Amino acid sequence: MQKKNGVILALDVTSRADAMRVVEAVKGYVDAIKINWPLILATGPDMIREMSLVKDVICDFKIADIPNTNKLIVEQAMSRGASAVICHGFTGDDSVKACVDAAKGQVFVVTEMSHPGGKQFTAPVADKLAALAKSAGARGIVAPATRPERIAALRKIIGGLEIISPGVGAQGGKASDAIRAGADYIIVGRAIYDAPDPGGAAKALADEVKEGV
Ligand code: O7E
Repeated sequence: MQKKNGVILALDVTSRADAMRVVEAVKGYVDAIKINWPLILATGPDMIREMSLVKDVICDFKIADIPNTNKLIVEQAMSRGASAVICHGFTGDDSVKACVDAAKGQVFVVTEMSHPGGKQFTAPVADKLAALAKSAGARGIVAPATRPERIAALRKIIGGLEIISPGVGAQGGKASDAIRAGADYIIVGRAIYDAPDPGGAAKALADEVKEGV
């Protein structure tokens, strides 16, 4: 994934037709497509390969298992054309390391989650999760656009690692605030795929990211 627009599309639609329609409209304004369980369960794992022919794909399976199972999941994702994967860090350094090894470093580790419940269990340990991402050799972390001050705090812990940031739009966060706080990319789903004009919505977000820099 090369940074051009600073926007990652969260493609949480549940049909192939919707996926194709949205991707066709936004592909000039996003740098990667994040695929999560809703689309995979609805259309099957070959969707990873299909999307990877259009854009870099980040497989967001929020992998959270023992090292061997993590490795097997990551291998399946990468062999279908994923460019990166997302894992949880609460499983410990050996489990995260297994993902990093299997993905050759192309791993983002979830820290503090963006929704209100993210404050309950993930926020208190987010600094440790960010430090773990760094020590395990991950590419970056996932940090909340709904709390830009936390992006800034986590940035201090990870140094030059990348920050990808969900929570813009439907969850109330603002793209420019997240970027100014230190995010490299925003992750956006509903504000793009539910918009009457997904292409226009994605372009407006890419413009806001540029202005926020
Ligand atoms: O709110 P939306 O529609 O813009 O979608 C946000 C996407 O980001 C959705 O796929 C959700 O699963 C994901 N996400 C969060 O919303 N909050 C988090 O804390 C973490 C993620 C996430 O994607 O984690 C991996 C990047």
